[in-house]
Amino acid sequence: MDMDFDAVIVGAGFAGMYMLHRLRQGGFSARVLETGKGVGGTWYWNRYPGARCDVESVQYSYQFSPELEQEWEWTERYATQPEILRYANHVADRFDLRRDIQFETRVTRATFDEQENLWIIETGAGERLVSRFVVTAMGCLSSPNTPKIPGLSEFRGPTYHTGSWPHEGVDFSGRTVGMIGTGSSAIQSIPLIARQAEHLTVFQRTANYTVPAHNAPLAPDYVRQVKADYREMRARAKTKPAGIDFDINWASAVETSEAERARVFETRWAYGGLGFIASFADLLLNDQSNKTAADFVRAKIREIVRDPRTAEILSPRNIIGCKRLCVDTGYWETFNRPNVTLVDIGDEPIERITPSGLRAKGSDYDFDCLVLATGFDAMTGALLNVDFRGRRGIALNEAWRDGPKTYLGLTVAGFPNLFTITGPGSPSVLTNMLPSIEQHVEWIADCLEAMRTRGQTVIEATGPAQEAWVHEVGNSASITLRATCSSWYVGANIPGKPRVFMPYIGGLPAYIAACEEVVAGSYKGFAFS
Ligand code: N01
Repeated sequence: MDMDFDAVIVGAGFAGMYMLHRLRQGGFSARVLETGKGVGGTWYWNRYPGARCDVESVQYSYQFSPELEQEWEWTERYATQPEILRYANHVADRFDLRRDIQFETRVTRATFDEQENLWIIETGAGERLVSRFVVTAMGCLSSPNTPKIPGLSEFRGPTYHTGSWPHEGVDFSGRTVGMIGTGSSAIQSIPLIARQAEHLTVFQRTANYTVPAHNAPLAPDYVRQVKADYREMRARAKTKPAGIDFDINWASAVETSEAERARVFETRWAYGGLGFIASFADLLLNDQSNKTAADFVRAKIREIVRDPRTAEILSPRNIIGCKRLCVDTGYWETFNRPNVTLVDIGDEPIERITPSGLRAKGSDYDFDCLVLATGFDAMTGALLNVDFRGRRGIALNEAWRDGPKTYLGLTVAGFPNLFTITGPGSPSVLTNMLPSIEQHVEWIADCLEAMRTRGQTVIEATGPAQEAWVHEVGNSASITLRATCSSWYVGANIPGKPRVFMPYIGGLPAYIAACEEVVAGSYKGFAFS
C-alpha cells in the first residue's frame, strides 16, 4: 500500500492549522481534511449574534510565533467571532497553510491496517487516503446537539442551531422568535436577538450563572504594554490551572469575613469575566464557599431584573461553576424588556414542537422562527462521528462504550498512531484552549521527531498506562464540585451518553508536568515498534 502522507489531520481549526505548521517544520508531509469551506473550526461554525470568546483576546491567541503576536491587533477585550475568524484566516495566509488543507471534505471512516501499520482514511465523497499517522483536531464542542423533541420537523418556520448558524446571518426584524436553551450561546445571543426581534420567548430548562464581560475596545497603551510583556504573560499563564493569566485569590471564602468576602466579589464582578470563579480558591471545593458566590450572583439578579417572579426563575439553584460559567453583555437586563418572555420548563419537558411554535406545560407558544441554543455532544461527539477502527477492527465507539478512555487525552490504547488533540482526559475545555492546543501539538510533533530519530514507525499507549491515566482523571474530578451536576462535562445533556467527567481537572501545570514526565521517561506508558 502506498502512503500518501506521513499524517492526515482532521479539522482546520486552531489545532489543525498549528499541527500542519509544526509537522511541515519537522519535515513531515501532511494533509488537513476539513468539512467546512474555510479555516477556523468553532469560529467558522458558531456565527450566532453576539458570539465572542469568553477568554480575553490577548490571551486567546497563538504564542508559537512572537512575530504573529506582535503584528496582530486585537480591537476588543473579548474578540467577536468575526474578528477571531479573521485572525484564523490571517494565520492560514501568513503561514501559507491552505495549500495543504482540503476543504468541504468530511472524514467518515479511518481504519488501521495492522499488516502495513498505516491508516486508511475515507471521506464522504468516497476518497481514500493512506497515512502513517492520524491527528484529530476536531474540537471539543463541534458536534451540535439537536434534541429529539417530538414534532421538530413539523415546525413551519426556519429553525437555526447556534452551533451551525447560517453564514449569511439571520435578520429577525419584525419576527417573533422562540429560543430553547440558556447556556453560553443563548446568553450571548439573547440580548442581541431581543433587540432586533418583535418578540423573543426563551424556554429555560436550567437557570445559568453568568458574570458581566464589561467588554470594551482595547486601549492602545494597554496593547503596547501586553505586547512588551507577552513572553512573561504567557509564562505566568502556564502556571495557572486554567492557563489564563488572571489572579487567583488563594483565600477560603468561608474563612473570610462577610464584609471582606462581599468586597472581593464586588471587585471581581466590577472587573468582569471568568476570573470571578477565582474570587476564592475553594469555590469549587467546598459547597458552603460556593454558596457564598452563588448567593452573591442571585442577589445581583434580583437587583437587575425588575419582575421578582422572573428574577426568581432566572436564579440558578445549582453549584456556581459546576456548569461552565458564562460571560455576558446585558443578559439579565434583557428580561426587563417588554418584548421578552421567559418560560420555565425546568419541571416538565417541552411536550412537542408544533407547526406554529411549541407546546409546553399545557400551553401553546407561537413564533415565526425557532433557535436551538441546545449545545453540543461535547468532547466525544465529533470523534465518534468518525468510524475509527483500531487493532482487530475494534471500533472507537465500542472501546468507549462506558465512556472515553485515553492516555493523557492524546492517545487511545488499541488505536496505534492516532493522536487526539484536546481529547477527553486532557484539560482542554477547562483551560484556555489555545495554549492547551499548542502544548498538544508540540508534544505530538516532538514525539514524531523522536520516533523518526529512533527509526520507529508505530506508537501505541499501553493498556495499563491508559487505565492509570483514566483513574487519575476520575480521581481528580472526584474532589471538585464540578463533577456534581448535570452538565455537558459529564455527558448529561445527551440522553444515553455514559456519565463520565471527561476533561482532566488537575490543571494545566500538573498536566504539562505529567506529559513532560512521560517524555523524560523515554515515553513511559507507550509501546513502540
Ligand atoms: O450549550 P450548553 P452552549 N429541552 O450545553 C438546553 C462553549 N461556548 O452552546 O442546562 C430544553 O451550555 C440546556 O438545558 P440544561 C462553552 O464552553 C463558549 O450554550 O441541559 N432545553 C442548556 O440551557 C459552553 O459551555 C462560548 O437543562 C434543552 C442549553 O440548552 C459550551 O460551548 C460561547 C434541551 C445548552 O447549553 C456550550 O454552550 C458559547 C431540551 N431538550 C459556547 N436540550 C465562548 O464564549 C438542551 N437544552 C467561548
